Amino acid sequence: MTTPALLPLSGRRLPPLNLGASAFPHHRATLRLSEKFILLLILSAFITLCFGAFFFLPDSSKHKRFDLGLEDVLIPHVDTSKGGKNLGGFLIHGQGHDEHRHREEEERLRNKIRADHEKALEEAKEKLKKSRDEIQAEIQTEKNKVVQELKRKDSKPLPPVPLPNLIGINSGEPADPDIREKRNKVKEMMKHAWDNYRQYGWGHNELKPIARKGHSTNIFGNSQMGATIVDALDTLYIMGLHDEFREGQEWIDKNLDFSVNSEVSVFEVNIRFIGGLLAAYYLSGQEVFKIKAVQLAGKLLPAFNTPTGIPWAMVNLKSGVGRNWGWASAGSSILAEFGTLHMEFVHLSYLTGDPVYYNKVMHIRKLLQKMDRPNGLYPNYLNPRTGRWGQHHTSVGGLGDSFYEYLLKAWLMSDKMDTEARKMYDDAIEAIEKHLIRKSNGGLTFIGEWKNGHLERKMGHLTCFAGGMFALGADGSRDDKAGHYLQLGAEIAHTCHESYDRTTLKLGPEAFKFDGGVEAVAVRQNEKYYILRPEVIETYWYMWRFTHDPKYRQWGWEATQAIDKYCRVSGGFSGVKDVYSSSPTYDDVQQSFFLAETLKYLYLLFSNDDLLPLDNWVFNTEAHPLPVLHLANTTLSGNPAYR
Ligand code: DMJ
Repeated sequence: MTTPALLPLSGRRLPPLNLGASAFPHHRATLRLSEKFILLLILSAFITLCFGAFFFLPDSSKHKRFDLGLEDVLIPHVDTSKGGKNLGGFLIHGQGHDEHRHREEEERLRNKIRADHEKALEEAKEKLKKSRDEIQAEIQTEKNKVVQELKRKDSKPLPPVPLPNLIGINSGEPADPDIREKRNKVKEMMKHAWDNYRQYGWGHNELKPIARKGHSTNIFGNSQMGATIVDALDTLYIMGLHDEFREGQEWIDKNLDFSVNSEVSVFEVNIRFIGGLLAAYYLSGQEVFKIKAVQLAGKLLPAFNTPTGIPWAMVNLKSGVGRNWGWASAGSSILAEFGTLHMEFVHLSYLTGDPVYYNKVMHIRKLLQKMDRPNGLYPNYLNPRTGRWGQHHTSVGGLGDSFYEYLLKAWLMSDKMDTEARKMYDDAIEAIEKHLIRKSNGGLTFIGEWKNGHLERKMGHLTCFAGGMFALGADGSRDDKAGHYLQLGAEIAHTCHESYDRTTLKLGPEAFKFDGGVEAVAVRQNEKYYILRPEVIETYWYMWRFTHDPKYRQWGWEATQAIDKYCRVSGGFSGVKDVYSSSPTYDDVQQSFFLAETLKYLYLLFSNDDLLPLDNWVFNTEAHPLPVLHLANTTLSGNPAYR
């Protein structure tokens, strides 16, 4: 799903008060020396007070405080071997005990207090003697030590776990020379996109191919996190672009740092970064990707600190403070965002042996299961404070899409053991079919949007992914309706192809209508753009894998040519603002998902099926392949989803 990244963000929350050392353990270690000095002075004053009190209070009062009417004396001690009773570190001795020993003990205590006091005063004097520069140097040394320590902890190797069956990491080279040529063309396009990003946008999140400089949106926060590098890695690997893959790996190893004061989208970071890193790890076996994925996941966890456990949409990677998009219904979290974490989080628990990730996503699922659903549909908005739905809008496109996708894929990824997820998927698509799927007058099947009891006869480019989802979920469907769902997938693929075919550029608009005599055509100017999105091609690829109908390769080739003709510029690839115009203007953004998804799906479309077979790999919503976790390999076998 894609969030309207350009919408203004309002309602920024102030960081909660009282964020003491326990809220930020790192800060405990980085207390500045000047603060330490003040503490030292307070401590020394306190010791002086105690010291005075000990000497000047009347003797009996020292004892009475602990007497509790038992006429016993409490002496600090931990040794119980002498018949005393240990009460939290204090031994209770009976009356008539050796007076001499008691005085000795008192004297020892006095000496100790005196010595501690003197030592504290000495230390304070020493500090006062130091110059400002010396103190600053000490602060710096201490800070460096803490940073080193954190780095050491962060890059600790994770406990080894058996790798799942990694089948089908091969060249997938097709025998047919015509198909090979098409595949090579896609690979050449990937090279063009990568090389230009390498040259003009390296380290930035994305590329502006016309301005030839870096680009970013608020989903990635304000730092350079190399989104394109991470998103593109597995595509490079699959295409055999190993030098480029190594360049990316090196950058990640040396530069990808998550301790930045940057507010990012939890969903986008999860699907692009964690998904991308995990896929790169499984494909290449390089530990660095796993380590980075786990580090990053740790930074996302504070987003789940809400009254309901439904995560905030955004989190500051440094402070852990979360909040929601200002435009989302009454402070709500978004279904397609908090509902698209499952695959990656299950893998994180699998790889680390730490159930924390798994528990977070299962908690979301349990909460959703308990809620009433209007007409059996899941609304797009859920308030993380109250646990109540926001506006009753339902969509299989933006704001809803990948939630449904992840229910199906959770089941597939668990080697079909997670039947709870499959049931939720089946229930959801039954309601969707009943309320949202219709046939146009011209016979095109489309998926509309549900808005407060009314069906809007409009379909988004994002919704086109559902053709592939229906085909992928056909096998194992309720009442053995496999044929029905494969057919539904084919109909959606056909409709989405029409949305491309009815434009001047043969590229699909962002949204198209089935209303007032219009069929599969965008009406509003602000819905006529194409931003290098993958969903239609994704559906062609799934349909190809399940049917081998050559029309899907044909349609994929049409899209490849159109992208190359209208979106290619000398500095990379750009989105276009109007697919109905013969002289389109560019939006000047090379989206990271173009390399992660669009080009990957095209490449797979022209490859043999034994490259990443769907029985062994499940693609996350950003097209990052994650292996199926067969029961024998999973450390989560005690969890309900795997029973
Ligand atoms: C991608 O980031 C993912 O496919 C997401 O699920 C939806 N939007 C974009 C591509 O259009």
